[in-house]
Amino acid sequence: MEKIYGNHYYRLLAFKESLENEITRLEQTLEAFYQTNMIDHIMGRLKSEESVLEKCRKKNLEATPDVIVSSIHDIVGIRIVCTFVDDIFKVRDAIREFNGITVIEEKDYVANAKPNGYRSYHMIVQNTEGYYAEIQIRTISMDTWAALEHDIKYKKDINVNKELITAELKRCADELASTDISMQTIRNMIYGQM
Ligand code: 0O2
Repeated sequence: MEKIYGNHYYRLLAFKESLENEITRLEQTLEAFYQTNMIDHIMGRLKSEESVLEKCRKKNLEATPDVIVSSIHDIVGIRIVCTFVDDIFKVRDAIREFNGITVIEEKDYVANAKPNGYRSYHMIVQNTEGYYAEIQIRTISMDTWAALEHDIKYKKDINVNKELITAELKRCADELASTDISMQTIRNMIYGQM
């Protein structure tokens, strides 16, 4: 992996780690303030060489370290998995206030799910050195669904009806979204609006 990023590698790694640390501190602050666990877990990664090369092919980019770090905005990827839907937006609001990063773009696939049922909140951020990161914020059920859908998408040798799987996945996504809202309502009934 060090090869594809050239001399950017260690700075990308440091950026990933600084975001992970900042979000861990946020998790502790939110927990102390609201007296409940809002972030289930955090996961950070640098995009694999294979995935970078695939994106370069798709976007017709020259696969040099300088082109890659300036054109592919999810080299640094952070996933924040929240307990309840409202927590996604509390975390988003806090990230908007982080020092040393600028929010470049936001995509709300929670309010506007993708046609296949994908739900998540995406933020593209940039640090003062010019490096980009994609932060995905989602609930546990959104995360479970995305992992299953991702596996199926990349599994080439499925011998079952693909249309049926697509329809079933969409049905599951909608049911999970409805359950997420019900669970949020129950939490609000117990603790009040947070
Ligand atoms: P991977 O393997 O997770 O890294 P982009 O190509 O990123 O410039 P795009 O596709 O408009 O532009 O970005 P978007 O919609 O914000 O999606 C970026 C990432 O979100 C994807 O990265 C996935 O991680 C996730 N994602 C988006 N749509 C779906 C979906 O339908 N299903 C699942 N499981 N994940 C999704 P990569 O690089 O495509 O994939």
